[in-house]
Amino acid sequence: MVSENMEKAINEQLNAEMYSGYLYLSMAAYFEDQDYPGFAQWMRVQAQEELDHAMKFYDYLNTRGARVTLTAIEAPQTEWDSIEAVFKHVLEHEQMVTSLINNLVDIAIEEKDHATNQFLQWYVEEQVEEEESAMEVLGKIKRAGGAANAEQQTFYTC
Ligand code: OFO
Repeated sequence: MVSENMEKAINEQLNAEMYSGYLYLSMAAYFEDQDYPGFAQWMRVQAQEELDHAMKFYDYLNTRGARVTLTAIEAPQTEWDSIEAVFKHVLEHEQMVTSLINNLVDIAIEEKDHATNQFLQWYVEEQVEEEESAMEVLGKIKRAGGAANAEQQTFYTC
């Protein structure tokens, strides 16, 4: 079992993961509208991954006999000034999520909840990868010079 405090914190994180999915789907829709199918597909895949992250928390709470409580998902931003601005937003968002995951780990350590701490380590590693991939795309965009080139070099060169 997990403490009430931990149950509440994980439910909040479940909501944050759903929001991440919603935000990336909004970014996908922005790119569809701007006619950048490669970027739109990248965002769509990220959105699905975030839903998977949320469901891992959902399953974990159920496994531990805790209660999943769903709450309202905040409306995401829908417009950005440029492609670079979108990916800067992705990086900043992932850095913020990393700090949320770190806070959860802090609670698990404080409560000597070793099982939850171990479960959370998957997210700790995942955040390293998520920040890295956002930085990688951002770097390519900066070097590409122009949105069409950026999309070409980022998604169609392998
Ligand atoms: Fe983007 O990793 Fe979950 O939120």
